[in-house]
Amino acid sequence: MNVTVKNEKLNQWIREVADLCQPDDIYICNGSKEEYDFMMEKMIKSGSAVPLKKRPNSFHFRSDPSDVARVEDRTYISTTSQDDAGPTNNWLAPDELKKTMLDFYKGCMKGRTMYVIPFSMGPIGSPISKIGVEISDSPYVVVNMHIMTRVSDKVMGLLDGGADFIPCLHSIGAPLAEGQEDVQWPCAPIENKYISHFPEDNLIWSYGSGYGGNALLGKKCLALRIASAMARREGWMAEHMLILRLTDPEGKQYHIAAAFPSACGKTNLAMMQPSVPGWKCECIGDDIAWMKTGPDGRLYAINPENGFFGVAPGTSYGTNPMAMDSIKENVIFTNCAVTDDSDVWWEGMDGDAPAHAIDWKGNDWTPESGTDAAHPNARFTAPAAQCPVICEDWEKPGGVPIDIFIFGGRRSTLVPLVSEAYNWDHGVFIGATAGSETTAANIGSVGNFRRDPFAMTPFCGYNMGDYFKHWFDMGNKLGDKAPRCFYVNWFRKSEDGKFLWPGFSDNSRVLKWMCERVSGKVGADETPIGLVPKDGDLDTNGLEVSAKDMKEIMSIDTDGWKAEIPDIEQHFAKFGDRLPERLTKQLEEFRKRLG
Ligand code: SAT
Ligand code: MN
Repeated sequence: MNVTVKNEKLNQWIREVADLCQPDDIYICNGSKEEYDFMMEKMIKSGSAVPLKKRPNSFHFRSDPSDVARVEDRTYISTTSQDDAGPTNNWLAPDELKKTMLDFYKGCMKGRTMYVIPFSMGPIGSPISKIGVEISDSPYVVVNMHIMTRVSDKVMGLLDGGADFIPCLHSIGAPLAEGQEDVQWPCAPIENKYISHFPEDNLIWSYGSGYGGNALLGKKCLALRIASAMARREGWMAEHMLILRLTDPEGKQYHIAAAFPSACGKTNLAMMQPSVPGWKCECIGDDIAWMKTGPDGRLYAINPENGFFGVAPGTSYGTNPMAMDSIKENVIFTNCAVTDDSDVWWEGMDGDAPAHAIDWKGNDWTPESGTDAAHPNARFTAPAAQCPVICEDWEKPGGVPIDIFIFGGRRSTLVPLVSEAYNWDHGVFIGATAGSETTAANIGSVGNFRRDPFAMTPFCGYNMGDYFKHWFDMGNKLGDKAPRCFYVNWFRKSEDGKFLWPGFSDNSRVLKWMCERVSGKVGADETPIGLVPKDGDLDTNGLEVSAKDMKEIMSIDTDGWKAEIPDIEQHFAKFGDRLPERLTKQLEEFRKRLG
């Protein structure tokens, strides 16, 4: 071990894990540039990292084809009573799950180094931040954690001073026997992967996967699943939301937090450059918001992360120029294609496809291959500070005051471009019934409709019925200072299958309407599903959408909505007596409005 650890709980945990996992070596990380360079050097030598000549200090990795996304089927919320995990989570009893996993962990780091990564979620020292320590046998995890979280000596300093931490144990589950040669992306077979959370003791155990949210445990595991359970106990909120600041032409600022499922454009919206003249958008976070009430009774949000783990395919100067400018250097790419001139490429990038590349599986690829050059869930890991429109207050310890909540998902039919909730309770209803067509961010089928309340289905660390109740409790606490709630759908399609709305920078038109609602500048029309823009209030100046398409995007198909009711009833029935009365009441009112 390279450092003496003064925090007794940490010291003891390191010893226990080392005894169990039997690594060859233990290394305590300090987050320095030297450490990052050293790890990359090691991975270049072993052949797992490929340096990219076109992007300074940037590297490409290829994962095992079986290990390309989160594994929701293998993700567990392990509480004493199954009821506390609720109907949306996989559950195993803590004793049983720990016993199974302990068997897997036995000797699992043989032939490898065990890295101890002290990190802060949120600015170091912010009253909203939390400290975690990840133990991992993956050097790829170490370098990604350097970017995605705050790994630093300062965190170790706080720990030395006795600060508490959330233990996050991770192993790729691929020990090496004496003399055994390593593979490029070691991991365990799918049936041996476990992404386990023990919210009753603030503990995370992950085994068998090296990819994204399965392995970078500060992100979905700590900042959402464990944090959501802590937030409920402590009276705050941990949400799957981007955070942005919109400034109107008079200089008035609005802060928006928006919840969409994985791979539905959160990163694009967070960095959007408005097409409406005079409006400015700045990014605070693209995936997670931690929110607490401030001294003035309003809700303040911080981004607990330090980087972006963004979906690469589809990202271009057309769709997200600010992301493209964030990934010019100091970036880790995973599962993209690599071009002959040593750059990355993916489907949807600007310009022509390369005549030849090496695809994400390491095979020769040409446009004629008929396969994806980049995996649909290929990712870039980039420091948030590199985003040209990162807000100057993105690391403000007290956070920014939220004015607007947006919920949504991918719906090719039915759901109009935008609507506003009548009040907080209705807002919780539209959040709780949100649904989306599934994406490649999870291993499983793509394009199936599922209800994904508040985009939290895969990330809520407790019974979602109780989670709905927590939203009502927060509303009681916030009273008339509560953010206003809206629902959007950028993905509605025409009958011939074309997207009706251009999206991206034109989404600013929708955000502008929301701000004008908040400031009382515009009214709204009442419909069964909520309040919608009055004719002429949605700024369509210079927008290239026909009047007919505009009408279709905003149309409300009452019969179609009536047909949703049985599905919403079934969805609510899953929560049994944990479903708050107030949601049942909202469903009743919705039914009445539909007539
Ligand atoms: O792999 S992650 O869970 O971090 C990405 C996502 O699904 O949003
Ligand atoms: Mn996400």
